[in-house]
Amino acid sequence: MKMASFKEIISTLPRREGWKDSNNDFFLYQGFWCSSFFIEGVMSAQQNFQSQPSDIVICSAPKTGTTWLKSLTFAIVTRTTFDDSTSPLLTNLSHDCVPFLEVDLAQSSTNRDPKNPLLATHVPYSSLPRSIIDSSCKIVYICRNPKDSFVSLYHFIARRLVFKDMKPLALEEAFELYCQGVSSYGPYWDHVLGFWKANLDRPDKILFLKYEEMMENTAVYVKKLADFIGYPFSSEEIKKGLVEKIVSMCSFENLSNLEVNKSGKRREGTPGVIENKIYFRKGKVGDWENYLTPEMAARLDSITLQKLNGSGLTL
Ligand code: PAP
Repeated sequence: MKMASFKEIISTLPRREGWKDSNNDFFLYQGFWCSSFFIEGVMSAQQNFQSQPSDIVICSAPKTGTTWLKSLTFAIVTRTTFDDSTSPLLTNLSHDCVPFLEVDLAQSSTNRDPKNPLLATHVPYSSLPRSIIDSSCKIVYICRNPKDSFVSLYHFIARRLVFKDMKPLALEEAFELYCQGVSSYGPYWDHVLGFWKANLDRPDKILFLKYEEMMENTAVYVKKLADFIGYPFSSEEIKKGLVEKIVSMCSFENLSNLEVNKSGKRREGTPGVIENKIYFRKGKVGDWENYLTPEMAARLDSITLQKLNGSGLTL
């Protein structure tokens, strides 16, 4: 199908005002909200993307730890080529080390570095290209407490708008939309539940990670991640402290202080230009307490309880 037909289909979808990000409305496509730019990319990827068995697909809803998980996974798979003084992660934003399915790979699956098995997406499980679900490739998913995810998303969009000299949405307005499920690739809870259920059905295919648990003991999860994606650490590597080196190279403190992440820009020269530094704000668990009233927090908690009820998952 051609781009023009994608646009026609999108114009028939349910529509809501977005978070004023790039003045884009959201459309409801296959049960999730997104701007038309990303929906076109998803439609195209659904049609064209051919997964390889060696692929490792990093999946997440926005603002749940994507930047961190990309850097950890990239560091794991490239550790025999680079070390913590030569890694491309020291001179590139981790997003630029891992192609993004609905943007970079939407038109073609072959537009990739054959030595890099990683790709990333925010697409919900049930809307992933069929070949990702059917092939023997691995999926790694990260989720995060919805209160922190919301606060992180709010700041990200506000900082983007300020960068473009636009006025951000009020926190309360954005909160209302988020609670209604109207956020990029939302409803957030449906996104998490899709991958959670898929992980229960196919634990060998999908690794389900939580930001908070990874923050508590990153080394344990780095080993788990490496085992799962088929790049286990040898006992020699463990003895040499390689796991700890990767944890510290990919830490918020280290990445956020690199020149590229302080002053670099992504997609420069396009309307989607972004300052790399906005991917690094605080990197803390529980920062929501500084922004949400107790009533707002209670409301999000109650939605979360209700949505996850009976799933066995807590957030
Ligand atoms: P994305 O979905 O647009 O790629 P994502 O990386 O998922 O964004 O989310 C950004 C959050 O991860 C920010 O959280 P905060 O707003 O609560 O601070 C960012 O600070 C945090 N983050 C970025 N890099 C790291 C890291 N290396 N370790 C821990 N957290 C990180």
